Amino acid sequence: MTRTARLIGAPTDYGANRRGVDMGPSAIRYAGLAAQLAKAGIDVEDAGDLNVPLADERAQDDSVELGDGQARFIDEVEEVSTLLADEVASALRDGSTPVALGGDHSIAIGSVRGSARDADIGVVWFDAHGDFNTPSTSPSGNVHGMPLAAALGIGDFEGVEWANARGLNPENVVLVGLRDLDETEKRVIRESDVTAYTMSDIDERGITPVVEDALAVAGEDTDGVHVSLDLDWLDPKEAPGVGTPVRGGVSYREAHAALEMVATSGVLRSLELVEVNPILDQHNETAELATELAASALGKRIL
Ligand code: Z70
Ligand code: MN
Ligand code: MN
Ligand code: MN
Repeated sequence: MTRTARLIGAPTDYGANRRGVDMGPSAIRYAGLAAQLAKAGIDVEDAGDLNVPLADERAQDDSVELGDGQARFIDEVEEVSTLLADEVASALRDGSTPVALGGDHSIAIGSVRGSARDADIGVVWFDAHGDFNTPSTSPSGNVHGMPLAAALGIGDFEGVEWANARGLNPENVVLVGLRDLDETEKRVIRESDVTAYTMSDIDERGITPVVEDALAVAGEDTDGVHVSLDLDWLDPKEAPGVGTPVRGGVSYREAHAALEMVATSGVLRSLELVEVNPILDQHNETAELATELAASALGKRIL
């Protein structure tokens, strides 16, 4: 059966402190995502972009309390997350595979919640960062550093209905490629039941066994896996167009190998591509890379 991918643009920068990431969906479409997928034998539907007003028009009092901490633009993040969760859930109900295009990584609150609405899911999170801060632990107040904690209902996010992915079990959440964590964030990750693979694990064991383990852990006793790809997972030499580049990331080939394994595992339920910032990019190459990796994850075969 051929897979139908439904593209859903979420042009936000509310969760980041860099303008430009809100142009990610345009950059990724311009890089030819639909054509790439079609060429790979995947049917494509485009749901267009969610309605996301410019942050500049919302900027009065952008830092809002949540629990004991502060989170910038949290009301706007809630609005977008709610819209995106509905779109992701309805794509799945229609039998399509949602592909959310960010936008900063705060959109994952919506995509994970939507993917988990009618199913037990796991999550594989390819990222340099842990995205495990809460409003109380965050050094920046930027919600793109918080979406996993939000989905899991950790700390200030406990009981925050719109943010929590009901039924998402931390034992089915796996982070891959970590290399830039805040001190408190490290402690919260260690104390949680998620599985975390750092760049050191990839260096020691190689990308293939690490991703194989990640997919097995995320997929165990679930109906499928949400794959969240932050383009800053890759080395900045491969993906310069991101807001928070961190040296020492995975290579072009390691990234392709990982996402090809996502396809062959057969567990992919929903996908997202985030943190592409065309203003910081070189000739849209990061957006192009995002389209290639999406094609790999959705089942493109070389031969
Ligand atoms: C830092 C924070 C971050 C990107 C997440 C950085 C967070 N840990 N940056 N994704 N691109 O502010 O919470
Ligand atoms: Mn991230
Ligand atoms: Mn990141
Ligand atoms: Mn379970």
